[in-house]
Amino acid sequence: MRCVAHPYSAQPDPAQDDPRVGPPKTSAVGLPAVLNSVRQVGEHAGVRRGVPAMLAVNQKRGFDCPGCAWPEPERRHRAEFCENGAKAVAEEATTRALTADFFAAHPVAELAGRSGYWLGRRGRLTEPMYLAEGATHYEPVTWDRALDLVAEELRGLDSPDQAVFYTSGRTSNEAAFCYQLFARALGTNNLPDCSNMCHESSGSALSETLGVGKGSVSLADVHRADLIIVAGQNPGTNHPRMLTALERAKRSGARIITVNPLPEAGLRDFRNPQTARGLVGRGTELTDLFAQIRLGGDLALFSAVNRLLLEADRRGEQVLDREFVDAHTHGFDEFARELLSEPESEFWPRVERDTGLERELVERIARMVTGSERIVVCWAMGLTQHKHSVPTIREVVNFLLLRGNVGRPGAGVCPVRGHSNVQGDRTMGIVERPSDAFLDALGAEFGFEPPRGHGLDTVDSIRAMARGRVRVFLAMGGNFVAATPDTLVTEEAMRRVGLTVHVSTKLNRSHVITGSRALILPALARSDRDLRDGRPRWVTVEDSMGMVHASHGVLAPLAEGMRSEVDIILDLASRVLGESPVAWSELADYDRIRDRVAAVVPGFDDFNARARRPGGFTLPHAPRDDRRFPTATGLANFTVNGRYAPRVPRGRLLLQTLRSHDQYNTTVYGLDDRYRGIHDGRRVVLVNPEDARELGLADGAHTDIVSEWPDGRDRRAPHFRVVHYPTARGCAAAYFPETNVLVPLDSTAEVSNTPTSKSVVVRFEADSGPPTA
Ligand SMILES: Nc1nc2c(c(=O)[nH]1)N[C@H]1C(S)=C(S)[C@@H](COP(=O)(O)OP(=O)(O)OC[C@H]3O[C@@H](n4cnc5c(=O)[nH]c(N)nc54)[C@H](O)[C@@H]3O)O[C@H]1N2
Ligand SMILES: Nc1nc2c(c(=O)[nH]1)N[C@H]1C(S)=C(S)[C@@H](COP(=O)(O)OP(=O)(O)OC[C@H]3O[C@@H](n4cnc5c(=O)[nH]c(N)nc54)[C@H](O)[C@@H]3O)O[C@H]1N2
Ligand SMILES: [Mo]
Repeated sequence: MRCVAHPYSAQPDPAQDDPRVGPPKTSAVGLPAVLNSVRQVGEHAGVRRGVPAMLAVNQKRGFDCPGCAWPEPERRHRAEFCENGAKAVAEEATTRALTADFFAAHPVAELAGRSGYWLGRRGRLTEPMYLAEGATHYEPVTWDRALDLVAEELRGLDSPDQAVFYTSGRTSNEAAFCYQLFARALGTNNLPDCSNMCHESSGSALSETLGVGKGSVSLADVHRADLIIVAGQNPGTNHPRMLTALERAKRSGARIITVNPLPEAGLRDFRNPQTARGLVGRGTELTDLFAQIRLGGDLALFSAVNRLLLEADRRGEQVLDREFVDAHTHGFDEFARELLSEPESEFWPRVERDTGLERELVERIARMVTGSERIVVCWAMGLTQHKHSVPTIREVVNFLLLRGNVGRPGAGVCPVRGHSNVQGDRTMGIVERPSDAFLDALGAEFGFEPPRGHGLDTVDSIRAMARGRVRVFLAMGGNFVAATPDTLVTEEAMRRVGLTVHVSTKLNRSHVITGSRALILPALARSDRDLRDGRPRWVTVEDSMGMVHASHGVLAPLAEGMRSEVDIILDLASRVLGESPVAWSELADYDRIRDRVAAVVPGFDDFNARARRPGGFTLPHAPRDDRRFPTATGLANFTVNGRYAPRVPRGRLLLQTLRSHDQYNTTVYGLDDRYRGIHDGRRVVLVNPEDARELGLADGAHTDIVSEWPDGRDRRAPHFRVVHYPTARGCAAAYFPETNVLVPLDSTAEVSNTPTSKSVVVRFEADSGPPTA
């Protein structure tokens, strides 16, 4: 067995990573969050940039917050942002510029030994930089030369499939549309994106069962629901404005069930910073029932509740919406037969083992369900990043279908999306397996025949890189090597690429673990003013609930050298493909892009006019709007989802890799995770005290975490401080990206191929000391 130590950490210096641990908080947001927002913005952006930026975030004439994808309410608050939105804006609006001098002073080999935290704090990228073959340093390069280098390489490929076009979810609709058009005009569907690691499982499950791979609720539905189940999500940190919506629902009488291995502070006591009461008084108790589930136990839980509903129906109780089931669904009988087939004597012991919950609690949940008229289920990564995520989410759909909770006010599916425009990017065609209908429309509009074969998703891209089959890797934002699993494998794969090109705002790990040659192309961010011939341009985004609206950058760009993502794509495409059949240069007028989108993408008719309306417009959603289900059967599909739950051998725990309060994915803003009581360090592993006792892990001790996978190659993350923490039995938690090294590339979800970042079997071994670069 070969063990490899991981050279990378996100700390300024791993040896100084010395977490202080206090008790977890029981309330979230309130005054500390407001103070922290002000501090973050002041520190990075200063008052002259910071104040106007914060006043423009999420306002109808301002820009869309680059944080999460939670929608804005119709009536905006003056401060329509949260602490973590403030951090995201501060990160972009920083006054610190990264110039050629910096790269002259720091060889790439040195930067590769730096943490992501350190790299990110160097400031905004402002000039194109080139790393020539065999060179030790990045050097400044003109835009012309940089784009010619990429164009030459793309023109010289034996096949367009030797190129990979990655996207992270901050890219605007306009840039995303041009980007996928470019990839397809070149001849490839290799369009992996961050969704592949994120909500792909939701998209897969929802498309199959409901016919639309997106959420079916609006903000008003959340406000109107009388039962909201929040499963596998930590909104206090990752979608703080969602707490305001939950609070509003509660005020109107809704009850909330939280399903999570961790007691997350945000879902307990929420102190709304937009109200005086929330700032100084007591908050709102959000959660009525907390189901402290084992990692990966949600399939068992939802199927148990479903079985209780079916049993009640058999007893003659009116608990199912028979009219809905008969008129709008398919597969009910098989679903019911299968679910009721397991003998009672086996069923409950299995459910209790898989969920870690007692039967009485599951029965209480079922009673809350039958006592409710309008149910919304919200979820995020806790449901999507497991081997059986797609079956789990399909079972959530079964649950909602049973009582007709889809396609009526106050009810539906609510996958809460991550990146602020990740949903829009998909709508614009950033997808490696596009539908024929989309390709037909694209080809007809632009007069070319798009490629039909499936492209590479994120995991398959890494496999192709590892085999030396990728010659050009282009990334529209993101931090590919740090966000993807199996860090050592991925970094090795990246080094086998010929040319790696990153369109980015901030320096990150992916700029320093490169192909033979590399380019950094500095892009304008959401908050930056985007001028063309002195006139401002604006873009659009789509939020988690299918609302499309405009985003206007307000800040003067830090330097002249930065270009808009759209301009970079158009210039490159024109160099590679010429101006026919697509007249790329015309699209520099974004209205013209929107006209083309209107012709290609359903639901965007009259795009330019409707995007100009304050607040924008909502995309059609057949199940939500008229209970039409564009699935293979033409009906909403009940599905049979089996009985899988992760099994953990003795002496091992199941590890989830998650976000701290001070990070945005791979961007580490700070070293605290305030709500969980962790300060000044990130190399912590949260373990249930009883498990810790059994495993001999003292609180405060340091340990290596070693993951186990059938390939027999152990993956090791050294030197984590053990924190005794009230997580569910058998489960542990640690932050990503430090622990991505532990997630095997081949451990992915069925159907969606999403890495199983929330279920990694690990053991603990003697501390081998802080990682060295
Ligand atoms: N500030 C900030 N905001 C963000 C981000 C960020 O990094 N920072 N990232 C953005 C992105 S891209 C995304 S996708 C979202 C992510 O938003 P979340 O999904 O909330 O993010 P995670 O930190 O991965 O948290 C997963 C949650 O699910 C729980 N969980 C884990 N496994 C299970 C399980 O098996 N069952 C159940 N029921 N619960 C489980 C965890 O305990 C945790 O509470 O946030 C977005 N918003
Ligand atoms: N182990 C583990 N791994 C995970 C996850 C997990 O829960 N556990 N979560 C997964 C999820 S949900 C996601 S979404 C992925 C995220 O994967 P990515 O989206 O690839 O990663 P980010 O960290 O969001 O990317 C940050 C970088 O984007 C660039 N950037 C920021 N804003 C802009 C912009 O406006 N334009 C451009 N061009 N660039 C910009 C900056 O250079 C910044 O360094 O990570 C996944 N990885
Ligand atoms: Mo995400």
